[in-house]
This record gives sequence, structure tokens and C-alpha cells, in this order.
Amino acid sequence: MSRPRLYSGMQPSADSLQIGNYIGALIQWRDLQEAYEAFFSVVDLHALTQPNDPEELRQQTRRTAAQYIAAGIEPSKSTLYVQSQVPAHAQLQWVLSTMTGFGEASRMTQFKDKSHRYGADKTNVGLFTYPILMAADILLYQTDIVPVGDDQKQHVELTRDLAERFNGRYGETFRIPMPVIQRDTARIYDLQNPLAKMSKSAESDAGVVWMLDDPSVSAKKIMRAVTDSEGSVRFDKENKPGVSNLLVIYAALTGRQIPSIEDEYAGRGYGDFKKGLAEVVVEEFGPVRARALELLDDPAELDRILASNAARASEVAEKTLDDVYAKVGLLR
Ligand code: AQP
Repeated sequence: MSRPRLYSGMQPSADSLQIGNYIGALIQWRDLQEAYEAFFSVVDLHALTQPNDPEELRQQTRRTAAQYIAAGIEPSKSTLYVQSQVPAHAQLQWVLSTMTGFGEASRMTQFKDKSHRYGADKTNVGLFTYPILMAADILLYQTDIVPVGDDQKQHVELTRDLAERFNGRYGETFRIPMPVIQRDTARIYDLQNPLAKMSKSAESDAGVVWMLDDPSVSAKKIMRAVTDSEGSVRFDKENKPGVSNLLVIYAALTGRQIPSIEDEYAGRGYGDFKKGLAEVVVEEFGPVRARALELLDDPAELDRILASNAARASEVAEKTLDDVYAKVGLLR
């Protein structure tokens, strides 16, 4: 019996992913790839909405793919590919954009936030149509579930609306995908500003732990993480956001429950706790980093893996696109 389909992706918007990407997404992806027929994309077309140096973007795309594999996404089990290598994404986006209301797209809060942050001069139309490209990504694969952070929920809802609209107008074409929202506890915050989410595009990298950072650099960042003056290791998101964030990271990487970590560090200072967490981080990411760097040492082999996975993705995507083109009246 065929497994249900899963689609997710990340933007190659930095040289390295950060540990929020790992805890909030990659760990789940790795587990879900057993039960689902999974498509994991490096969404380079989405990354074009930000200014990029072309050679840098190519490198960041390879580096992102290498980190997926190093984190345990198996390209022989899941389809791990680069979005722009499957032309159907951009082709379906055009059709869907003709069915999206201007007002509807204008309501997307991520666009409102980002365009406000960048200012009108630096806001491109691609940023505005970003959610429609995301809808195309998901719908091409007849996806059942889309694991995303809660910030992306609105985009998956738009995807569902567009799929229902298309199906209503032209007959059953797209499967209606369900968002699977990661728990709030899977959200990781910036170590220097524990009220802001840890992000690849953070203004300062002092509070961002990169997956490919040298272990000694990551350890230093953890030792310098902002805490509070209370001195007790306990979870209290509202009053102790810094310590709570460190506890969430600790628990996520060890599979332990937060109370058991609180018990272990009861009566000990933040220094000990941070040292313990630094060891956990170094232990987790040491092998991931080594594997990613090994893959990046042989870009030709990595490109070969990505090309064969893109061919596999194209086979599925082209079927959906053909059906769509025929239904909307394009000459086949
Ligand atoms: N801090 C985080 N905590 C938990 N999950 C996170 N994700 C990102 N940051 C955290 C999850 O990682 C995936 C990456 O998605 P993306 O690259 O498309 O963009 P993003 O969510 O905007 O991630 P970044 O790191 O903040 O990238 P930039 O700075 O480029 O926008 C998603 O599943 C997300 O939920």
C-alpha cells in the first residue's frame, strides 16, 4: 500500500542552518520519512526573494542539501531535491496566481511583516507571490501533510483554499493538504534575545548557533547566552525566557523531559548548566557537521544525488502539472 505524502522545505538563505531549523524541522522530518513518502526541497526559488550573490546562492543550496543528508534525511528513502531543478513549481505557480485574489494575497502576515521590515523600495513582487509558489510546491506532489512552524500556517491555509477553488472549478485535481504544526516547545529563540526566534537572517549572529559552526564557537555562544539574575535552572517562559529556551534546546537534543533536567541542575548555577548544554550541543552536531563537510568535499557526487532526486520529483510533479494545464484549457 502506498504511504501518505509529506512535503516540506527550507530556504538556502545562509551558509549554515541554525539549530532552530534542526530542532523545529529536521528532527521531525527524519522521523516522519519512515511513515510517509516524503519530498524535502531546498527552496532556492523562494530564496531569490532576498538579494543574493549568485555564486553564494549556489553554494548555500549545496550546503543546505548536505545538512539535510547529514541530519539523517536519506536521499534513497525520501526525495531530497532542489526546487529550481523541477520546472513544474514555477509553471504551476503561474496558473495558481491567476486564481488568487489580490486582497487574499495581501492578507498574508509574513508579507506584511517582511515588507514593513524591508521598506517599499526593497520589497519585490516575488515576496508578495511567495505563498502562491509555496502552494504550488505542496500541491504538485498531491501532499497529505505539511509539517511547518506556526508562522507558516496561514500559507498552508491559502494552499488549501486554492486547491479547493481549483477542484471546485475544474473537477477533482489536487489532494487537500493538512498542516502539521510543530509544538510551541519546538520553537527555539535567539540566545542573545530570547524573545525573538532564532533565525538564519538574524541581524547579529551572536545568539545564533549554526549547525556547521566549529564546536568551540557553539560552546562559547552557549556560555554567553542571556539568562537572568535568579540563578535557578527552571522552566518559566514568561519570566525566564533565556533559561527556558536553553532547557528546551537541552530537552530536544537529548530526548529528556524538562523536569528531569531541572532536577539534575537543582542547586547548581547557570555556569554548570550551560557547560552541560554546550557538551550536548557539541556531541549532537559534531558528527552532523563532519558528515556535511565530507559531502561538500565532493560537490560532483552531491550534485549527482540531487539531480537524480530532482528527476524523481519531476515525474510526480509533471503528472499534476499536465492534468492542470489540460483542465485550464492549455493546448497539450
Ligand atoms: N527558531 C526556530 N525554532 C523552531 N523552528 C524553526 N524553524 C526556523 N527557525 C526556527 C523551522 O525551520 C524551517 C526553515 O524554514 P525556512 O528556511 O523556509 O525559513 P524560516 O522559518 O524563516 O527559517 P529561518 O531560519 O528564520 O530563515 P530565514 O532567516 O531565512 O527566514 C521551518 O520549518 C521553520 O518552522
